Amino acid sequence: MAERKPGVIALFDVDGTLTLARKEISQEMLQFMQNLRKVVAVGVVGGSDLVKITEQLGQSVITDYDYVFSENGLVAYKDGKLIGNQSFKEFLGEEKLKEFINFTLHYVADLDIPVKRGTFIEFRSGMLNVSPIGRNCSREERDEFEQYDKIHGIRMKMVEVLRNKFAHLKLTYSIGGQISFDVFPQGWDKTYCLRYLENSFNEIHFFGDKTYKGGNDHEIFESEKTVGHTVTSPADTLKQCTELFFS
Ligand code: M1P
Repeated sequence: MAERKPGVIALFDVDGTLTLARKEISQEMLQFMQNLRKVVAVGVVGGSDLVKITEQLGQSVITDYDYVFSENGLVAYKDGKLIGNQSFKEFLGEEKLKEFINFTLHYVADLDIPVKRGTFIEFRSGMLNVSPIGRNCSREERDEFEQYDKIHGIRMKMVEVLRNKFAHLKLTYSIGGQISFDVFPQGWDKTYCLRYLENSFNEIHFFGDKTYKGGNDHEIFESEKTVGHTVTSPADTLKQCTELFFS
């Protein structure tokens, strides 16, 4: 680690940036990240919880990177140790949370879509994850829902209804994956993780694929605290990082 450039960190989104959507990281990318760590500090920030990030990036993920931010950094790890854990439940309070969950489940029950499975709401530490088809659908059903949703806008319509109904709760709705959307308080997007970095790094390079307005990488990409890089695939991430850090 002796040749590491001080004050610089490369921070990566997961789905579409380090891996294909909900797929495992390739050996090539894993090796590249290890090599990159010799040059600069490296972190990952995903919307998913740590269980899913571990499925994708490997069992040793929290020690493979300098920082791992799951749930946008609402649950944060540095050098393998937990350094932060925000509670959505405490933020909202039991009553409001129940009202939100009840309404959402009624909405899903009334939805007429081709396939429904189980786990329509996943309760996480810093957010709720809502899936109209249900999180325990198969890989094939997941891909089919994504296509169906592109045509019928099921998630977009649902988000609009929730946004209007619960405007007073000041929540953010983020469609970052294939079958679900995340719900968390305003400001608890991926910029949340920057509070753990801004005192130690004066150059924070962020790489993400959904950097467009409405995408879940947009706020951190646009932040004046980061140098934002839009990538189109894991292969593009490799290419851009090679040019930036190894040439
Ligand atoms: O990382 C992007 C998203 O990945 C998953 O989305 P989906 O299951 O819909 O493909 C979820 O873990 C979601 O929370 C996350 O934002």
